[in-house]
Amino acid sequence: MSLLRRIKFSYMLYNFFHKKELAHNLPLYKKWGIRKSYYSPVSSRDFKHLKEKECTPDLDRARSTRLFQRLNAANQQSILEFNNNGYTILRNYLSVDQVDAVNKEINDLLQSGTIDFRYKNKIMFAIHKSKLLRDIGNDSDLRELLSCLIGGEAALFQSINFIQGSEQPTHSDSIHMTTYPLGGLLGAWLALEPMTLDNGPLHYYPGSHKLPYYLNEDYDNEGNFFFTGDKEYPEYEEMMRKKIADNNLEKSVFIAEKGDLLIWHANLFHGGEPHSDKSKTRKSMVFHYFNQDAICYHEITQRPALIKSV
Ligand SMILES: O=C(O)CCC(=O)C(=O)O
Repeated sequence: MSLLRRIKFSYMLYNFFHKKELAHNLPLYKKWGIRKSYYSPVSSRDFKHLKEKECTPDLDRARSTRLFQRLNAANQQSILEFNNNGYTILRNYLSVDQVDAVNKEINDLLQSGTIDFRYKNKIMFAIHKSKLLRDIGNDSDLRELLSCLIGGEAALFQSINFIQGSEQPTHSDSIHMTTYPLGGLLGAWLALEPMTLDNGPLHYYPGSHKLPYYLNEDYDNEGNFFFTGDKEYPEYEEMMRKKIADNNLEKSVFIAEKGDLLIWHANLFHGGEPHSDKSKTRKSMVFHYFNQDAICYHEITQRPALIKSV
């Protein structure tokens, strides 16, 4: 990464003008005895002296949630296996009509220029522009279940829509959206059309969430007082490839039907398969939630996460 983009002070200056989106961390810093301002850099190094703590899913409580009660036996079983697998699959979570409404909404928002692609193929934060999408991510029955899986209060903070496959190499979300205590994040990935082996489906490694959280320290990217680490992102990806090989992890591919939902643990290794048949689209939507009792930050850039209530 260029030296200019690694200067921590410039991030602090940016943060200084975003108090509203960062002040939620102040009581949490106090709770854990961390002396910081809302605009200060933060990374896993700041929590090293504390006991390693993790958010713990409460599957007993999950059984009594409204959503669990109305699911079929296979979907219920998948929730009960969350701790072991690191993911849950809810088939037919949305009806075909609901998914059609989502696709129409995305199409209309793109046509009107209300939303657009960033980072090549991502539509970021469409939930800020659409009540329909926001209501799906914020559904109270879904959030009640997610709160059990995240071991706290789950709050929606981000959405990403894809029309083409992400083709993103395998990663754990915990390098991008890290928390203290660890594990305070969930992804909920919704298929907006059928997934096939050639339209870039989601892949994941069952059980990989039980491995350590691989953070800056693990690929020598901690940086110093003035600068963030000097490693490029492909060096993180290379480390992940090595961890997959060293641990003999086996990949699964989510061959989903329209409306199927996969919920992943903060540390589940996952990514996007190659999208080899470009005549097909790969429409999907992913929501990210964090545990409101956890400090949420971006490990690589050492920035506290700006949280805008949705
Ligand atoms: O949709 C995909 O292909 C991958 C999405 C992903 O990795 C993420 O949102 O963290």
